[in-house]
Amino acid sequence: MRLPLVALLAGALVVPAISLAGAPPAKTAATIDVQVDDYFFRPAYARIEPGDSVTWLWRGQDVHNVTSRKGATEAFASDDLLPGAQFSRSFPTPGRYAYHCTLHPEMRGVVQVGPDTIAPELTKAKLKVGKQSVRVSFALDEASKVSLSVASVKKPKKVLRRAGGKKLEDGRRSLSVKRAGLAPGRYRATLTAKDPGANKDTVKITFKLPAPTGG
Ligand SMILES: [Cu+2]
Repeated sequence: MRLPLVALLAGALVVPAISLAGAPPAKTAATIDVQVDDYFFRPAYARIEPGDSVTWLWRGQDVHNVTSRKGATEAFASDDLLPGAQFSRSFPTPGRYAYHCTLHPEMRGVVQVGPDTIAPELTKAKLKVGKQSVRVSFALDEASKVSLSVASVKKPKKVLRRAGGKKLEDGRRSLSVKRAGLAPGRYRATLTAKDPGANKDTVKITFKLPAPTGG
Protein backbone atom coordinates (compact mmCIF):
# COMPACT_ATOMS: atom_id res chain seq x y z
CA MET A 1 0.00 0.00 0.00
CA ARG A 2 1.29 3.41 -0.92
CA LEU A 3 0.57 6.41 1.24
CA PRO A 4 0.84 9.93 -0.08
CA LEU A 5 3.66 11.96 1.46
CA VAL A 6 1.22 14.24 3.26
CA ALA A 7 -0.29 11.31 5.14
CA LEU A 8 3.15 10.08 6.18
CA LEU A 9 4.04 13.54 7.53
CA ALA A 10 0.72 13.75 9.36
CA GLY A 11 1.44 10.35 10.93
CA ALA A 12 4.85 11.55 12.06
CA LEU A 13 3.25 14.58 13.69
CA VAL A 14 0.71 12.52 15.60
CA VAL A 15 3.40 10.71 17.60
CA PRO A 16 4.68 13.68 19.63
CA ALA A 17 1.10 14.85 20.13
CA ILE A 18 0.25 11.54 21.83
CA SER A 19 3.28 11.67 24.12
CA LEU A 20 2.33 15.25 25.13
CA ALA A 21 -1.17 14.12 25.99
CA GLY A 22 0.33 11.58 28.39
CA ALA A 23 2.19 14.28 30.35
CA PRO A 24 0.41 15.80 33.36
CA PRO A 25 -1.55 18.88 32.27
CA ALA A 26 -0.21 22.25 33.43
CA LYS A 27 -2.36 23.69 36.23
CA THR A 28 -4.60 26.33 34.77
CA ALA A 29 -5.99 29.23 36.72
CA ALA A 30 -9.62 28.85 37.71
CA THR A 31 -12.34 31.45 37.89
CA ILE A 32 -15.03 31.41 40.54
CA ASP A 33 -18.32 33.26 40.08
CA VAL A 34 -19.84 35.19 42.95
CA GLN A 35 -23.36 36.55 42.70
CA VAL A 36 -23.93 40.14 43.78
CA ASP A 37 -27.56 40.21 44.80
CA ASP A 38 -29.99 42.25 46.95
CA TYR A 39 -28.41 42.25 49.60
CA PHE A 40 -25.81 39.54 49.82
CA PHE A 41 -22.89 37.90 48.05
CA ARG A 42 -23.18 34.22 47.16
CA PRO A 43 -21.00 32.41 48.01
CA ALA A 44 -20.00 34.82 50.77
CA TYR A 45 -16.78 32.84 51.27
CA ALA A 46 -14.80 31.87 48.19
CA ARG A 47 -11.65 29.80 48.64
CA ILE A 48 -9.27 29.91 45.67
CA GLU A 49 -5.62 29.21 44.84
CA PRO A 50 -3.07 31.95 44.07
CA GLY A 51 -3.50 33.05 40.45
CA ASP A 52 -7.18 32.16 40.31
CA SER A 53 -9.79 34.81 39.58
CA VAL A 54 -13.14 35.83 40.93
CA THR A 55 -15.87 37.23 38.70
CA TRP A 56 -18.67 39.02 40.50
CA LEU A 57 -21.94 38.95 38.58
CA TRP A 58 -24.54 41.61 39.32
CA ARG A 59 -28.03 40.21 39.87
CA GLY A 60 -31.01 41.65 41.75
CA GLN A 61 -32.44 45.10 41.21
CA ASP A 62 -30.24 47.46 43.16
CA VAL A 63 -26.90 49.17 42.48
CA HIS A 64 -23.95 47.58 44.29
CA ASN A 65 -20.19 47.62 44.41
CA VAL A 66 -17.42 45.26 45.52
CA THR A 67 -14.90 47.06 47.72
CA SER A 68 -12.14 45.55 49.83
CA ARG A 69 -12.34 46.16 53.54
CA LYS A 70 -9.68 47.30 55.97
CA GLY A 71 -7.17 44.52 56.58
CA ALA A 72 -7.52 42.94 53.14
CA THR A 73 -4.17 41.69 51.79
CA GLU A 74 -4.55 44.06 48.82
CA ALA A 75 -7.11 46.78 48.18
CA PHE A 76 -9.52 46.65 45.25
CA ALA A 77 -12.83 48.20 44.28
CA SER A 78 -15.37 48.05 41.50
CA ASP A 79 -17.50 50.99 40.44
CA ASP A 80 -21.11 51.23 41.57
CA LEU A 81 -22.64 48.88 39.02
CA LEU A 82 -26.08 48.02 37.72
CA PRO A 83 -27.70 44.60 37.38
CA GLY A 84 -26.15 42.68 34.48
CA ALA A 85 -22.68 44.09 35.11
CA GLN A 86 -19.67 42.08 36.11
CA PHE A 87 -16.29 42.70 37.70
CA SER A 88 -13.28 40.37 37.64
CA ARG A 89 -10.05 40.32 39.53
CA SER A 90 -7.23 37.80 39.68
CA PHE A 91 -5.59 37.09 43.02
CA PRO A 92 -1.91 36.16 42.60
CA THR A 93 -1.03 36.95 46.24
CA PRO A 94 -2.09 34.51 48.98
CA GLY A 95 -4.07 36.05 51.79
CA ARG A 96 -7.47 37.05 52.98
CA TYR A 97 -9.53 39.58 51.07
CA ALA A 98 -12.58 40.67 53.02
CA TYR A 99 -14.88 42.93 51.03
CA HIS A 100 -18.28 44.55 51.20
CA CYS A 101 -20.61 46.80 49.25
CA THR A 102 -20.08 50.33 50.54
CA LEU A 103 -23.69 51.21 49.62
CA HIS A 104 -24.98 48.32 51.77
CA PRO A 105 -22.23 47.56 54.30
CA GLU A 106 -24.15 44.56 55.63
CA MET A 107 -23.30 42.86 52.32
CA ARG A 108 -20.03 41.14 53.14
CA GLY A 109 -17.83 38.53 51.57
CA VAL A 110 -14.38 36.99 51.77
CA VAL A 111 -12.02 35.73 49.10
CA GLN A 112 -9.52 33.39 50.75
CA VAL A 113 -6.49 32.88 48.51
CA GLY A 114 -4.47 29.82 49.53
CA PRO A 115 -4.96 27.94 52.81
CA ASP A 116 -7.05 29.64 55.45
CA THR A 117 -4.69 29.59 58.43
CA ILE A 118 -5.79 32.78 60.15
CA ALA A 119 -7.87 31.99 63.24
CA PRO A 120 -10.85 34.16 64.06
CA GLU A 121 -10.47 36.35 67.11
CA LEU A 122 -12.98 36.82 69.89
CA THR A 123 -12.28 39.98 71.83
CA LYS A 124 -14.06 42.28 74.27
CA ALA A 125 -16.02 39.35 75.68
CA LYS A 126 -18.30 40.44 78.52
CA LEU A 127 -20.80 38.41 80.44
CA LYS A 128 -23.94 39.88 81.97
CA VAL A 129 -26.25 38.01 84.30
CA GLY A 130 -29.79 39.28 83.82
CA LYS A 131 -33.02 38.24 85.48
CA GLN A 132 -34.05 36.03 82.57
CA SER A 133 -30.81 35.30 80.79
CA VAL A 134 -27.07 35.13 80.81
CA ARG A 135 -25.74 37.16 77.93
CA VAL A 136 -22.25 37.21 76.48
CA SER A 137 -21.33 40.07 74.18
CA PHE A 138 -18.15 40.03 72.13
CA ALA A 139 -16.36 41.33 69.07
CA LEU A 140 -15.66 38.96 66.19
CA ASP A 141 -13.05 39.83 63.55
CA GLU A 142 -14.20 37.50 60.78
CA ALA A 143 -17.44 35.73 59.90
CA SER A 144 -17.54 32.49 61.91
CA LYS A 145 -19.84 29.97 63.49
CA VAL A 146 -20.02 30.99 67.12
CA SER A 147 -21.42 28.89 69.93
CA LEU A 148 -21.90 29.56 73.60
CA SER A 149 -22.13 26.83 76.22
CA VAL A 150 -22.58 27.04 79.97
CA ALA A 151 -21.56 24.40 82.50
CA SER A 152 -21.11 24.29 86.23
CA VAL A 153 -17.52 24.81 87.37
CA LYS A 154 -17.87 21.58 89.36
CA LYS A 155 -19.02 19.54 86.34
CA PRO A 156 -17.41 21.28 83.39
CA LYS A 157 -18.23 18.51 80.92
CA LYS A 158 -21.97 18.59 81.49
CA VAL A 159 -23.26 21.36 79.25
CA LEU A 160 -26.37 22.89 80.82
CA ARG A 161 -27.12 25.58 78.30
CA ARG A 162 -26.16 26.04 74.69
CA ALA A 163 -26.75 28.82 72.17
CA GLY A 164 -25.56 29.89 68.73
CA GLY A 165 -23.84 27.48 66.39
CA LYS A 166 -24.82 29.56 63.39
CA LYS A 167 -22.68 31.78 61.23
CA LEU A 168 -22.31 35.32 62.50
CA GLU A 169 -20.85 38.18 60.52
CA ASP A 170 -17.87 39.98 62.03
CA GLY A 171 -18.49 42.90 64.36
CA ARG A 172 -20.09 43.31 67.76
CA ARG A 173 -22.32 40.32 68.50
CA SER A 174 -23.93 38.62 71.47
CA LEU A 175 -25.40 35.27 72.44
CA SER A 176 -27.54 34.48 75.43
CA VAL A 177 -28.91 31.46 77.26
CA LYS A 178 -31.87 31.12 79.64
CA ARG A 179 -31.09 31.64 83.27
CA ALA A 180 -34.22 29.92 84.63
CA GLY A 181 -33.45 26.48 86.07
CA LEU A 182 -29.81 27.21 86.84
CA ALA A 183 -29.18 26.83 90.56
CA PRO A 184 -27.09 29.36 92.47
CA GLY A 185 -23.43 28.58 92.10
CA ARG A 186 -20.34 29.08 89.96
CA TYR A 187 -20.51 28.52 86.21
CA ARG A 188 -18.28 28.71 83.22
CA ALA A 189 -19.35 30.12 79.87
CA THR A 190 -17.37 28.93 76.86
CA LEU A 191 -17.53 30.92 73.68
CA THR A 192 -16.08 29.28 70.55
CA ALA A 193 -15.69 30.77 67.09
CA LYS A 194 -14.90 28.56 64.09
CA ASP A 195 -14.18 30.12 60.71
CA PRO A 196 -14.85 28.47 57.30
CA GLY A 197 -11.24 27.19 57.29
CA ALA A 198 -11.94 25.39 60.61
CA ASN A 199 -9.62 27.69 62.57
CA LYS A 200 -10.86 28.33 66.08
CA ASP A 201 -10.77 30.73 68.97
CA THR A 202 -12.17 30.07 72.44
CA VAL A 203 -12.89 32.35 75.37
CA LYS A 204 -13.92 31.13 78.81
CA ILE A 205 -15.62 33.30 81.41
CA THR A 206 -16.38 32.18 84.92
CA PHE A 207 -19.38 33.73 86.65
CA LYS A 208 -21.56 33.33 89.69
CA LEU A 209 -25.29 33.04 90.01
CA PRO A 210 -26.28 34.41 93.39
CA ALA A 211 -28.93 32.84 95.57
CA PRO A 212 -32.24 34.65 95.02
CA THR A 213 -32.71 37.45 97.49
CA GLY A 214 -35.70 37.07 99.79
CA GLY A 215 -38.73 39.37 99.87
CU1 LIG B 1 -24.98 46.97 47.63
